[in-house]
Formats: sequence, C-alpha cells, structure tokens
Amino acid sequence: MSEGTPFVGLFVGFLLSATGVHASCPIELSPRSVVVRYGDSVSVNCSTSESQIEGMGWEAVQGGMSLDKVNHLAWTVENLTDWTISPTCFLNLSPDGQCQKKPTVVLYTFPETIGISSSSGSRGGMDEGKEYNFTCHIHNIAPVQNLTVMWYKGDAMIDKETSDISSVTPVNHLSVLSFKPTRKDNGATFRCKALLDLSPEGPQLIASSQEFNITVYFGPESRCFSLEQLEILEGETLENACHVTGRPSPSVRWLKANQPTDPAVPLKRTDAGWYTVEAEGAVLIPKDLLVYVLYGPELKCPDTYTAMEDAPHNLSCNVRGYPKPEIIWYKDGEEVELPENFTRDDTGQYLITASTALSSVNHTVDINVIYPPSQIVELEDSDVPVGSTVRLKCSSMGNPRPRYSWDYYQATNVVVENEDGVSSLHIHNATAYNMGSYTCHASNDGGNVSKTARVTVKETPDSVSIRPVGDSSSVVEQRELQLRCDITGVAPAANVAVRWFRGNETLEPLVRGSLRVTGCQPQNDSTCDPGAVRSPLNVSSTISITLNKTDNGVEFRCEAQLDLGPRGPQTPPKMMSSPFNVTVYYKPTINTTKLPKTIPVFNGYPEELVCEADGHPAPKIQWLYGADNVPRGSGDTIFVSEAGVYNCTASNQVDSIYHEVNVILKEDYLPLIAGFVAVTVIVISIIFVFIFSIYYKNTKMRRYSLKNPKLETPSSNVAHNGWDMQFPMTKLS
Ligand SMILES: *[C@@H]1O[C@H](CO)[C@@H](O)[C@H](O)[C@H]1NC(C)=O
Ligand SMILES: *[C@@H]1O[C@H](CO)[C@@H](O)[C@H](O)[C@H]1NC(C)=O
Ligand SMILES: *[C@@H]1O[C@H](CO)[C@@H](O)[C@H](O)[C@H]1NC(C)=O
Ligand SMILES: *[C@@H]1O[C@H](CO)[C@@H](O)[C@H](O)[C@H]1NC(C)=O
Ligand SMILES: *[C@@H]1O[C@H](CO)[C@@H](O)[C@H](O)[C@H]1NC(C)=O
Ligand SMILES: *[C@@H]1O[C@H](CO)[C@@H](O)[C@H](O)[C@H]1NC(C)=O
Ligand SMILES: *[C@@H]1O[C@H](CO)[C@@H](O)[C@H](O)[C@H]1NC(C)=O
Ligand SMILES: *[C@@H]1O[C@H](CO)[C@@H](O)[C@H](O)[C@H]1NC(C)=O
Ligand SMILES: *[C@@H]1O[C@H](CO)[C@@H](O)[C@H](O)[C@H]1NC(C)=O
Ligand SMILES: *[C@@H]1O[C@H](CO)[C@@H](O)[C@H](O)[C@H]1NC(C)=O
Ligand SMILES: CC(=O)N[C@H]1CO[C@H](CO)[C@@H](O)[C@@H]1O
Ligand SMILES: CC(=O)N[C@H]1CO[C@H](CO)[C@@H](O)[C@@H]1O
Repeated sequence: MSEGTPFVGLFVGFLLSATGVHASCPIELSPRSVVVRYGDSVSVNCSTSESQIEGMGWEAVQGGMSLDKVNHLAWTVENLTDWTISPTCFLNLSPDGQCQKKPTVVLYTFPETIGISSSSGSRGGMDEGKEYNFTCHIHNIAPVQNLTVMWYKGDAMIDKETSDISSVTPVNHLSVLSFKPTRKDNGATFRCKALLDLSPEGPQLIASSQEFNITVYFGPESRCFSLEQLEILEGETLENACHVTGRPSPSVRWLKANQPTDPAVPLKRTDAGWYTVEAEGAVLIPKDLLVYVLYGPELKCPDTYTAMEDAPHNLSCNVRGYPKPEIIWYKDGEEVELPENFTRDDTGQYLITASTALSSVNHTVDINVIYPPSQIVELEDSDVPVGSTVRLKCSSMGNPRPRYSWDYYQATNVVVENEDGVSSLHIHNATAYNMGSYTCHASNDGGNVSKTARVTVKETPDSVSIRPVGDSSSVVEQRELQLRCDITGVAPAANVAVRWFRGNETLEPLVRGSLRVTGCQPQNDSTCDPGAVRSPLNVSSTISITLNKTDNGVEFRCEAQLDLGPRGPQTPPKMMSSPFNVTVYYKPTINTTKLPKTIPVFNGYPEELVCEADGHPAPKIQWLYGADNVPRGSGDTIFVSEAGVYNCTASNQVDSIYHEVNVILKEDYLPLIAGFVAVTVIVISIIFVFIFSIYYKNTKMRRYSLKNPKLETPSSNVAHNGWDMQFPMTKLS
C-alpha cells in the first residue's frame, strides 16, 4: 500500500498534466521518465509544438539551462550525482505566462556485494531449537523501496522481504531472517539475494551474498537419560541400549561402582546393578541408572527321573531367568501339580514349561516310579509222578519289571524261562533229582519277595541189582553167603528200604537203615550218610544167609522201596532186582537103597552094580576093587562076577565118600545058558554084518556115496535136537 500510494499520485499528476495542464502547457518530455545510475549521464528532451513561445528552459540542481527562445531544449547531465534531482522544463508562453513539466528521474545505486552474518557467530555453530538471526547487509542501496531481499536455504527460497521505507537517497539496508535450527538443518547453507527491480524503465539488478554454512549442535541425548532403570537383554551392550547421540559427537563414559566399564562388552546376567553414564558433547550429562539384565528362561531338568513310590523325591528343575519365569508342569496335556510323593500312576512323560514375558522354553522328563514286587501268588506245591513235566510259574508286579531267580537243586532237566515279566521253571521228565523246594525270588530296585513251593516226585531207583559179595556165585552147604543189593540213582537215599526175597517168600522183615553209600570211605562222614545227601545216590544193602542144599537154584531177589512218609506218594515206589540164582555145593550122598552092603553073584552071571550119588557139583564115581583098591571100570555101573569087596567112591569138590559092597559068589547055570545064547546071537550077528558089508561094497558102492550125505542130515538134526532138549531140562531143574 505504501508503495502503491506515491505511484497512484504520480499517475494522477501525469493524467492532469497530460489533459488539463497539457492543454494549457504544451510541453513534451522525452523520455518522460528516466532511470539513471548514480554518476551516469542523463538527457531529457523538452519540446513543444507551440510556436507562440517566449522561451524555454530547465531548472535543475545539475544541468540547469536558462530560458531560450527554442521549441525544444534537452536537459543533459554528464555525471548525475544529485539524489534529490528534480529537473523542471519551463515554457514561457506569450503573452499569458509560463507553464512547466517535470520528467521523472530515478537515480539508483546498487552495491556490488552484499554480506551475510548470523547471530550465531561467523562459524555458524547453532544450538538446536534456539532462535538465531541471519542478517543480510546491503550497503548503499537506492531507491530502497525498489529493493527485494530473498533468503535461500540451499536452493530453496524461504523468505522474501521488501523494504517498508522509501528513500531516494542511498541507505544501508539490513534484512533479518529469524531461524530456529533443527538437527536436520545441520550443514545447510544460507544466503541472501538483493533484487533492485527498476523495471520497466530500468534494469533488474541482483546481488547474492556468500553462502553461510551452519552447524547445528544438539545433545548429548539418549532415551536412557529419562529413565531411572533400564532392562537389557543378556548379550546386548550398554552402548546399544543407551545409544547416545549429539553434535558435536559426544564422548560417553560408563561407570560401575565408580570404575570405568566398557559399554561395548555384552552384558552378562551378573552385570546387573547401578551404572553411571556420562555423556559429554555440547554439554556434559551424567545419569545414574539401575540396570537389570534380562535372560532366560532357562530350564534344566533331567530327561528321565526315577523315583521310589511313596517316598519323598528330589526331582527339581533348575530354572533361571529374569524376570522370574513361571513354571507349569503338564502331563498328558493337562496342567498338574508335582506331588510330594509319587505313586505308580504318576509314571509317565511330563512337559515342563518355563515362561516369561520374553519367551518360553519347555522340557520333557520321563518319570519312572519304582515300586517293589508284589506278592507271588501262583507258585504252588506240586506232587507229580516221575517222568512228568512240571511247570512252576512265578509272577509279580513291580517297576522296574522284577528280575527273577530261583533257588533249587540244580539239574540239567530244569529250565527257567523268563518271558513277559513271568518266570517259568520247567522240569522236564521229572526225577527224584528234582524233588525238593523251589524258591522264586522276584526283585527290583524297590525290594524283593520270594515264595517257595515243594515239588514231590514219585521216584523209583534207576536200577536195583543183586549180587553176591566177592567173586563166587556159589557156596557150600551150611556156609554163609553174603548177598548185596545195589540200588543206583535213588533219592532221597535215606528213605530207601530194602526187602529180600527167597523165591517168592519174603526172606526176613523189611530191613531199614542197613544202607551204605556205594564207594564211600567210612571216615568221610558227610558223603556216607545217605540222609545228608539229597541228590540221587548209589546205595547197597547186604545180608548174610546160611544155605542148605535145598537152596540150590533158588532165586533170590531184593526190592528197593522208597518210603517217603505221609507227604510222599500214596503207593510208595518200589523196584525189584532181577533174580539171582544161588548155587549150593554139597557133598555127595550114595543112594544105598540101590546098593546093599552084600550082593550075591551067581557064577557065570555077572551082577550089575550101580553106584548113584547125589551131590553138587555132580560127584565123580570110582569103583575100586579089593584090598589093593584096583580101579574097576569107569562110571557108576560095573559088572561083577568075582567075589570081593567093591568100593564105590563118590567125590566132588566138597567131599568124598565111599560105600563098600561085599560080593559073594554063588553057583547058577542059568547065567551060563544065557551066556551061551548071547554068544551065539553075537556070532550070527557078526556073520550077518560081514555078508551084508561085502554085498554092499560090490553092488551099491555109488549109491552108498550118494546116500551118505542124506544120512548125515538127520544125524545132525538129532544132535541138534538133543542139545535143544538139554536146555529146557536144565532150565526145569
Ligand atoms: C562525477 O562527479 C563526481 C563528484 O562530483 C566525481 O567524483 C566524478 O569523477 C565525476 N565523474 C565523471 C565521469 O566525470
Ligand atoms: C533478532 O532480531 C530481532 C528483531 O528483528 C530481535 O528482536 C532479536 O533479539 C534478534 N535476536 C538475536 C538472537 O539477535
Ligand atoms: C559451506 O558448505 C558448502 C558445501 O556444503 C561448501 O562448499 C562451502 O565451502 C562452505 N562454506 C563455508 C564458508 O564453510
Ligand atoms: C511322603 O512319604 C513320606 C515318607 O514315606 C511320608 O512321611 C509323607 O507323609 C508322605 N507324604 C505324603 C503327602 O503322602
Ligand atoms: C516346546 O518347545 C518347542 C521349541 O523349543 C516348541 O516347538 C514346542 O511347541 C513347545 N511345546 C509346547 C507344548 O510348548
Ligand atoms: C525220561 O528219563 C528217562 C530216564 O532218565 C528216559 O529213559 C526217558 O527217555 C526220558 N523221557 C523223556 C520224554 O525225556
Ligand atoms: C510160591 O510159589 C509156589 C508155586 O511156584 C506157590 O505154590 C506158593 O504158594 C508160593 N508162595 C507164596 C508165599 O507165594
Ligand atoms: C535161574 O534159575 C531159573 C530157574 O530156576 C532159570 O530160569 C534162570 O535162567 C536161572 N538164571 C541164571 C542166571 O542162572
Ligand atoms: C535110591 O534108589 C531107589 C531106587 O532107584 C530110589 O527109589 C530112591 O529114592 C533113591 N534114594 C535117594 C535118596 O535117592
Ligand atoms: C575104600 O576107599 C576109601 C577111599 O577111597 C578108603 O578110605 C577105604 O579104606 C576103602 N575100603 C576098603 C575096604 O578098602
Ligand atoms: C537532442 C534532441 O533529441 N533534440 C530534439 C528535441 O525535439 C525536437 C522536436 O521534436 C527535435 O527536433 C530535436 O532534434
Ligand atoms: C516500488 C517501486 O517499484 N517503485 C518504483 C521503482 O522504480 C520504477 C522506475 O523504473 C518506478 O516506476 C516504480 O514505481
């Protein structure tokens, strides 16, 4: 507005002079308006079309010209230096006076350089947020009302100012830019431009100041400076947690307990505590901070845990972390409380979670609750026949699954099988070896139980045999024979009773306790006592019997019987030996009924004397004759014809006896006749045989040869039959 007002006034004045005044003052100025630099030349032509003029002239401080009778007159100044110049062209009209006109003369000056300064000082350092003034120094400028000052930050214009004062004379103009820097403005360049706009008549002049670089100071600053306490994750650094910024770049010092500490070292959980940070940049800022180091959660648990049932346990997990983690136990997906004492039902897999606001971790632990074996119920006493299969079952519940062991008399036919937590003891083909008690022990870490069952096997000995003591299987009449009954493989040997049989009769009442262990040295007490050994033993029993000849060929037997008492089998097992045939040797006895003491003999008729003797072994018979004991014949039969004493001797290994026969001679013809007839028959027989043999030789030689083998076959058969027949006869005797 202030600029517009003189402009409008001039314009109105110009209109008045162009119309009213022109009418009365016919002056033309060319140019009507000039813009001239201070000290430059200027020229304005004043002319008129009026002819009736008295004179024309210029009134000016510089270049003034006196009235002259011309119709045009130029005002010219070579060196215009008067700031207040206001030339006036006069026209004196005849006769009525004078009129005038003034050209517009704008004298200007513009500085070659303009300066910039700042209230921050020449170095341009500024504190962020404070207000600073930039001042643009424009010296010796005119006309100031045509001046525009423009402020640039970088390449962008940020402000523009025109002077609110008017002056035709030169002034020193100062333009002030008020500015609050931020850190972003650091390094920004400021400059001012002065524009003197004299258009349209004049030029547009521009001058630019130098660039003014600013440095914006701030800080030191950090989020930590506003905190009382600080939480830092383990492994992070103080440096990162409390990042300090500022310009100039601050130097940061950390102190813990008044000792410097390196903030670039990752923090450990043990580093929590009071710290002091001192940051020195534009200013020194000290700050005390309570530092908490966050870590975890960390969960250390055993992978497996074995606990005793109903006993306190020490299962615990090592939980670490800051802030304090929350621990939850899960079993089968459900939250559970860990009991003080575990029961067997608590066995299983547990999931433990430890969680903080930061994170959570988990761990699984297998809890195994140990409990002792339960009572064994199935193991029962059993009473089995020999050769049968016995199965003893032992089972017990427990954790860990019980281990089984058996106490019993070891034998090869006993097999123990452990399967599916059950122990089975099998006795294959049970014998007396297997008789006894069987104790099953079930044990685990929690304890042990045991149970005993008795197995009774109805047993017979392996063999029972009978034999005489010593080599001889024979004995002489009236002597003692010792018979021994050997019982092998019998158990329990102490319960064996031996019974003796003669033929089919019991020889004597049951003999007990007379047993001896076979092959046992009497001094070795422990093995000689059948009651001390439970394994099968070989034992023997011995009897002495006095035999007479009627005992010859009699079968003796012994029988072993196991008397196992009321707990044993109802029918005690027994075993009979094969028979033992006793041979009794006895002295010969001569059958005197066939052999009287005195035998009469008829002369010519020899008498047959048969000496038969009984004895064992069969006695040898010898006939002796006469006082000289001349042997007569061999065998038991002799024919006597002479009188005399005949002596029959029957002898065997046992004894020798004799019997004397007195033969008395008597006359008798009948034996003579009989002897003749006999002689005749013999002679005829001899003749007949002789003739037959001659005939046979001459005619039937070849057939004889053929017949001969035929005859041998039946002969062989007869001999064989005879031998065959002998056998059963012997057997019968
Ligand atoms: C103009 O006048 C001034 C002062 O009067 C003088 O200093 C200057 O030299 C002159 N210039 C010329 C071109 O004559
Ligand atoms: C800046 O200039 C204004 C007037 O333009 C003045 O009031 C202020 O105090 C100046 N500030 C400084 C820092 O010089
Ligand atoms: C201002 O900064 C610019 C670049 O940013 C540089 O070229 C110039 O020399 C600086 N001026 C001063 C006075 O520091
Ligand atoms: C855990 O067992 C101990 C000893 O076996 C016993 O004294 C205690 O009472 C039991 N606690 C519970 C809760 O059953
Ligand atoms: C246990 O932690 C593992 C990672 O460590 C995660 O994958 C899983 O889902 C977690 N389980 C539960 C039940 O939280
Ligand atoms: C049983 O044992 C006896 C003698 O010890 C033997 O003769 C028999 O063959 C056995 N039987 C079986 C089935 O093993
Ligand atoms: C012994 O056997 C005979 C026949 O061989 C018989 O007559 C007799 O009665 C039997 N005696 C006994 C005691 O059995
Ligand atoms: C024992 O005598 C019987 C007849 O009494 C006979 O059958 C058996 O063969 C004889 N045994 C021996 C070994 O002599
Ligand atoms: C003796 O012989 C007779 C006649 O042969 C006979 O009857 C008798 O039994 C025999 N006596 C003895 C003891 O053998
Ligand atoms: C008959 O023989 C026995 C011995 O063989 C003899 O001792 C005895 O005297 C004999 N008798 C006579 C009458 O010679
Ligand atoms: C110096 C100059 O330009 N003079 C002129 C002024 O005006 C008259 C009339 O128009 C001219 O004739 C002059 O030459
Ligand atoms: C404010 C302003 O611009 N004033 C003047 C500057 O100079 C010229 C002459 O060229 C005038 O015409 C303006 O009025």
